Parts: sequence; C-alpha cells; structure tokens
Amino acid sequence: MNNPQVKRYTITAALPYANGPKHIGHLAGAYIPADVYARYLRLNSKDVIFVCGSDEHGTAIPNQAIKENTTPQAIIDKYHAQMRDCFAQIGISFDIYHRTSERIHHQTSQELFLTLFNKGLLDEEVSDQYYDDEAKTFLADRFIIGTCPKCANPKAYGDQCENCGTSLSPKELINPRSTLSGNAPILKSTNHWYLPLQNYEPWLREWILESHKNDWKTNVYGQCKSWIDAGLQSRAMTRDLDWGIKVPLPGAEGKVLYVWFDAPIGYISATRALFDELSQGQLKFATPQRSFKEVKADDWKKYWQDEETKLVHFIGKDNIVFHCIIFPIMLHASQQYIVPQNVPANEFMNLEGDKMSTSRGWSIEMHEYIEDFPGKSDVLRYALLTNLPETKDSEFTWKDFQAKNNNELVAIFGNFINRALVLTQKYFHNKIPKRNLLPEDESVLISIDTCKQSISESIENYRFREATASLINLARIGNKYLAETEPWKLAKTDLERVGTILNVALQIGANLAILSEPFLPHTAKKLREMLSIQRYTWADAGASELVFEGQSLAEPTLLFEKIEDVVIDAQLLKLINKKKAIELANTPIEPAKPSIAFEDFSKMDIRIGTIVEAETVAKSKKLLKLKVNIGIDTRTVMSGIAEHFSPTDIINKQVTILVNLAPRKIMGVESQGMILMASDREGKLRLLRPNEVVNEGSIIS
Ligand code: B3M
Ligand code: ZN
Repeated sequence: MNNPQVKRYTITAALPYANGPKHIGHLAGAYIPADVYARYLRLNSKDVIFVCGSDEHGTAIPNQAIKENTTPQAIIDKYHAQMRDCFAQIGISFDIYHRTSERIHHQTSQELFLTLFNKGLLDEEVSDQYYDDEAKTFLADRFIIGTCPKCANPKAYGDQCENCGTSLSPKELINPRSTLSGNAPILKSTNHWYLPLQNYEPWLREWILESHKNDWKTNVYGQCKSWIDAGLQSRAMTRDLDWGIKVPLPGAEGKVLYVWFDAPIGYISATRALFDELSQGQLKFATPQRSFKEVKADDWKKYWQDEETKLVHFIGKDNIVFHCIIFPIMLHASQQYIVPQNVPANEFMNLEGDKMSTSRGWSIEMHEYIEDFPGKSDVLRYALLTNLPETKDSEFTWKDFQAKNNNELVAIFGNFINRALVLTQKYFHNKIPKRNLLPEDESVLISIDTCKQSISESIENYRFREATASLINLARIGNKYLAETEPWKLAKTDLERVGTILNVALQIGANLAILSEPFLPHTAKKLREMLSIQRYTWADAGASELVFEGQSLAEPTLLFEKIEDVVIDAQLLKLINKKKAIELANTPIEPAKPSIAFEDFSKMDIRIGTIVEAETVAKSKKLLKLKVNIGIDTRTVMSGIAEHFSPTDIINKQVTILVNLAPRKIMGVESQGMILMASDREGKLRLLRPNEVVNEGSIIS
C-alpha cells in the first residue's frame, strides 16, 4: 500500500451468476474480504473503486430457466435484484453493482474480442462438439452433465465439477448426457475462435511465477504454477448458443462469446457504467461510496489503463484460472489494459461438516439469513471474518456463530462499550470527563496505536482473519482495563479517578468506532453516533485523544444482543429439513409397472374391513397382530406397520384389505390377508380408508 507508484485502486469481487440465490460461503469467499479491503482504503482517503455485478450469461441461466419453467430474462431479473438487495443489506459497499446484460457490457466485450481478433490473436478452428439431436442444439458447458473424471460426482457440468472444483471440458465427462433432453449427445462439427493460452506461457512465467512469487497467496500461486507447468492449451472463446453476447464477426450467426470471456470484462464495463452515470448525474446501478469530483465519462480508463492503478480481484478458489491466467492474457494481449497486482482467492467454507451447496439444500442463503436475523448483518460479517477460508477450507457451524456473538461481540465488544457509556451517564451526566493520566492509563492508550498498526498491516496483506482478531483484541484490552480499575467501586471515594478511567475507556471506544468500520460497518456507525464522532478517517485512529473533555454523548443503546439456544436449534433443524425436502423433490417417483389384463386385476378380492383388535407382537418391532371384521368373518392379519402406527391409532378404524391372499404363517401365527397402505416418497405409510363408514365386506372394484 505504501508503494509510491500506486495512485488508485480498482477492487473487483467475482460477478455471481444470476441463476439462483447466493450463500454465506460466497460472502466468505469473495465479498466480505473485498468489502473490508475497499472500506479500509476509503478510510485511508485512497482513490478506490469497488465494482461488481451479476453474471447473466452462460448456460447456467437458460438451464435454470428450464428448471423454473420460465425465460432466461425472467431468471436474471429475479436473481439480479435479489443479489443486489442482499449485498446492500449485508453492507457490501460496491460503488456499482452492474449487470452483464447491459448494452455497455455487450459493447465492451465485443470491442475486446475484435481487438484480439484484429491483432490476429484468435485462431478459428473447426472441431467436433457435443450436440443434442433431439433439441437440435450444441451442448456447451452446463447444457451437458456427466460423471467427473476426478471425483466421480455424477452431476459434473461440462465446464466444471462443483463438487471438487475442477475445471473441465465436455469431452472429459464420463457418460455425458444432455440437460435438455437427457439423451446421450452425438458429435457434430462446428467452428469456433480460440485463444492460444500456450503462446503466453513465457509471459505468465515471468509475470506470475517470477514477479509474484512472494506477494501472492500460496494457494493461488500454487494453482497457477501447476496450470502453467501442466502445459497450457488453446481455449475456445465462443459457443454455439443463443443466450449471450453475439460474436461480432460476419458469418458467426448463432454464436456467442464464451461466458468466461465476457464475465470478467464485466468489471471493466461496470467501471465504464459507473463513470457514465457519475458524469451524467444519473445513477442507475451506481451507489458511489465516496465523493467523485468533476467526473468525466472517460475517467474509467484511469482505473483500467494506467500502470499506477492497483487492480485486485477478490474471488473463490474455483475461479483462479480465469482471473490469473485467461483474463490476464486477454488484458495483456490487447495491449490496452493493466493486469491484476493481486488475486487473493479464498478456499471454500463448509457448513456443519459438509460442503456448502445450494442445489443440495445444504446452505445458508444470504436472503435466508437476512430474513431470520434482521438487523444482524454485522454478526454474520464477524462470524465469517473470524473464520475465513484464507489458507485452507474452513467451516461454519451455528454453534460457533452463537459463540462468536455471545462470547465476543456481546461479552467483549458490546459489554465494554456499554459499561463505559452507562457509567459516564451515571456519574458525569453523559459528558466526557476530565482526565489526569497515570502511567497505567498511558500504557493502555499506547496499545490503541499498536492495535491499529497490526490491523492495517494484516489488511494490507489480505489477512482479514488476523485483522479481525486484532480489532476484537482492542475491545478486549478496554474490557480488561475496566475490570481491573473497577471505576464503579471507586465512585464513592475518588470520582476524579473515575473520570480519568472513563475518559480513557471512551478513547478506546472512539478508536473502535473508526477501526471497526471496515469489518462491522453498521456497528461502527451506531458507535460513532453514540460517541458523537464527526471526523473519522483511518489517520485519526490510533490517537490517545479522539474525543474531548466536556463533549456530550448520545443515549447509549446496546450494540449486540445475546442469541439464545432455541434460535440456533431452529436454524439447525431448518437446515436439515431443507436438505431433506430437496432430496425428496429429487427422488424419482417409481415408474409405472407393465400393464395387466382386467382378468388379472379382478382375481383380487379387496374389501373394506374394520380393525376390531390390535396388539403388538412380542420380539417384533415391525408387526402388529390385528383382528379385522371383513363382514364374511373376523380374521387375523399380521401387518408390518408397527413402526408407523400404535394399536390405539388404528383400533376401530376401517381399512382396505386384500382378503384372498394365500394365508401365510408369520411368527407362528397364520395371517389371512393384507392391509393396503399408501407409501409416500419418504416411505411414510398411510391407511387407505373409505371417506365415510361403509358396511364391512364392501367390495373394492
Ligand atoms: N459467475 C462463476 C462463479 O460465480 C462466475 C464468476 C465470474 S467472475 C468474472 O463462480
Ligand atoms: Zn469432481
């Protein structure tokens, strides 16, 4: 950050596919760290833009439209709005949240494609591609599924396996099937434009493997190195699809740009849109987080074309190859754009012992959290920040979430602030008291700056977990200081000393109001209001006197509240039920049996009977011994329903019974018939009963 050549920052966070809700694992992967970084830079008065938007192309979108029985346009409209609103609620401070379906994005993408094409950097090649002969369409990327060659996941996509994160091509899939018809695909020849990645190997080796050896995260560097060492290959940058950005060449009808060609260009078009909107004073997608003075539409260029701009991409690990290899090659080859200085990708966050996955129902979606925990987005931010998958996969559990809230936010941060404010209200009429510092006070005040320095250093090195730990440590120091000095005990004997202690505590509180802003923006705002802090920049923090004697404070309110066990238990149950419901919805209904002749059916003698006795059977968990009056006689039936019904549930109930089933001895008792049941997809049994009482022996036909 102190690199004198850095004049401005362009911060990007991966453009989420607008094909469904996004979960807290996505937040932990890219959006929360990116937001902390961007907020930190803004507080440091840096020239920074933070851009993102919805990724609205690719086969993921029409695929979802088929699932939801609607149009791709309806899908992107729905999920774009949902994601935009969720990010805003969680306090992700984008300067713009754009969409790749916008015209300016189509233009920017086509321009870059043509730039590369006109430089002769794209090779046109004809090859055989998978084709669905029934749907009459080529099967790009996610229109094809099959078994992953790496992890055997049977539902891997043609571009990527979501289970193991491996990037794939359709032909690598074992047993490929079309998602459109379910059929096995055939091969058909088609032409496409390829980017020969291998031509850039020397440049990549120099740029990543040499110059970023020490400043890129080891997980990122390692992935890049193994890609480069494995030998790069040509990659098609176009697809046979009708959903996407048209390939801007004559004779390319029916072809669109590959989604991974256009999506990262979305960062550039979002920046263009930001400066267009700012210069016209009409904000549509932009929500600028700082003041931009005398803006011209062309200013976007500085953020993408000037070597003194530091470009940083925040992403999850499954996007590394695109952001470190393919997109940088596109940028570099165009000779128009800068390349990223860092790509601090995170690993994955698991959930309660299993991989997080929206499709399997094992996830906490952003909107679910917001609905269930209104006004508590900082708690989620904190729970994620303290548990970011920065160097390896991490795990979110509801118990840990509760502990982070109750034991850290409430018991340390909130408790400290509350004590300082309530005591000031009680003894000093809500005015900051005068101070007369003792050496022990001085040493506490010095630790404020030490904490600030370590927070800064951690953030600048993309170690956000560590930064969060240093932040809470400052609150811990404050809490400990009050516990040791016990001002509530001194009030009777030495009010002047109490004044000094509270003054010192309030200085720590005021520093927390600034230093917590990148991490807990809603809390920081509340705290600034309570302490009546007007000026707040990172440069102000660290000072031992931020608020002054005689200043009035606002009414104290609680920053955090305890989360009870019942709330956590309900979330665990919700998670399990959601997964079950999805499993159930995905369980196919048993196919119909082959047809039979009416004579076969009429051989069965099915009647209504009344259960007149029911008892459990010793040594059997499954059986009930029933006496059923079938009009003709009252007979014994051994029925395997004890796990579903107790004798009292069914006594005196009318049921349907197959009466001419050959008698059979079951546990020494002769069973003379079979009670008919409906078994649902979960295997739960229900009695088949007439809708009103009928004579025993009534015939079913
Ligand atoms: N939409 C894939 C993903 O959400 C993709 C990221 C694009 S970033 C330019 O993982
Ligand atoms: Zn896999």
